[in-house]
Amino acid sequence: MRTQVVIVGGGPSGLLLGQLLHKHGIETVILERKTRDYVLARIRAGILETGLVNMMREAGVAERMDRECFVHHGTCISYENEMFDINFQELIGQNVIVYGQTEVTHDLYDARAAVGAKTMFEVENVEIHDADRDAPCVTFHAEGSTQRLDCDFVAGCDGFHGISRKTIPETVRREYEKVFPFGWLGILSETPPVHEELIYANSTRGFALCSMRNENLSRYYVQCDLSDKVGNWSDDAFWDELKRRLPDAIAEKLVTGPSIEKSIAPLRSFVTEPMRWGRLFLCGDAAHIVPPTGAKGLNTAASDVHYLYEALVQHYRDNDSEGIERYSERALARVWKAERFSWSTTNLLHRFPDQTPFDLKMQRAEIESLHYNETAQRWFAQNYVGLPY
Ligand code: RFL
Ligand code: PHB
Repeated sequence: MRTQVVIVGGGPSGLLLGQLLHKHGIETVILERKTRDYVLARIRAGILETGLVNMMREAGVAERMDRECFVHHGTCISYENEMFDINFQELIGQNVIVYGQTEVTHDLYDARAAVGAKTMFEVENVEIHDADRDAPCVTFHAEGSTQRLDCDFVAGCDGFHGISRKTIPETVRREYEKVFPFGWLGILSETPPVHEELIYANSTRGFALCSMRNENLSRYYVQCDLSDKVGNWSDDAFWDELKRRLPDAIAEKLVTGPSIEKSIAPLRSFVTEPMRWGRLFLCGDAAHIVPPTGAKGLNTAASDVHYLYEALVQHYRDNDSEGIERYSERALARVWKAERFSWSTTNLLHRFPDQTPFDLKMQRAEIESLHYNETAQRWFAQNYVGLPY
């Protein structure tokens, strides 16, 4: 078998890249380790930046998103009983939308099937060969046999635990990592959101987040210990803890109900450099992870897709390799800015086990400066809605 671009991983990065390349007549095959249903059952991101929204439109997959999404003009931050709004619309004339990653992925799978582009599921033992030569290929096990796909390029869109990153030799690869000493316990419940905007809450008991998917589907998180297990948390225990971390006026309004999903995610900052090795490109979580506090993971994956898609179109259409040569540098310049925002919002809003009384005073002073200083709010707003590509 032969194709132009093999995409390893059928998450949002791989699917969006595939759809955009298809628009330009570039053929792709997506190799996905899991089943479509498994990928679609993962509950992840909820906030989309304008850059990602525009790419969904460019890929021709925005119809349902434009119809069903919720536009958010700002976000709220609380500390104990204080709460303030950072109004993106007033500060910088931009906004974000609420539309779940599950829905984005769903729409992209439907669009891919509609154009007849090839996706192979339950593919095992994917290996990338000769990425540093002129003629790479990918071997894998699927449908009962070992298969081989020859190609021009490989896009490693296989997430943090994928194989693409590890294909780059250790002598070339440099990794930067910070593991935070806590996780987020999240639940999804068929209840109306407690507030019209998201609330990021700093409290003496730890961080909490009130998010949503639609008018009767809420997503809530509380900071928890890394050693914690989902089984330790009954729904009642979760709701009680969440209420304790929110301002009284919000806690009183909270509508509780049975959880329909409950999971714990560890928090990590991670970047690998470079993001290109010969004809292999890393894209999305395969190359970098952010703690979810700034809602940047999926959105940063989308900016990688933007640079990679432009580079490949430039190569095939204009016979110009400038975009390919500069992919890693361009993508990483934006990645590090998203890393900084995610790291700083995580530091601002969480309780750390080793925080001294002085550290707590500094954290409080920083939140108050965000509360009362318009320049600080503008910086936050620009980063939250997404820096330009
Ligand atoms: P994914 O989504 O991990 O997809 C990778 C795909 O590759 C497959 N795969 C393989 N396929 C073939 N062979 C192999 N060897 C393979 N190994 C893996 C996997 O099965 C999978 O289908 O990476 P991608 O596409 O780069 O997308 C990244 C996003 O999923 C991620 O950044 C976001 O979900 C992060 N994130 C958030 N991002 C935001 O922008 N806004 C948010 O509000 C937000 N909230 C979140 C989040 C992530 C969370 N968790 C659970 C980590 C909230 C949470 C709780
Ligand atoms: C979510 O809705 O899952 C969500 C929203 C904002 C974040 C992280 C997660 O910063």
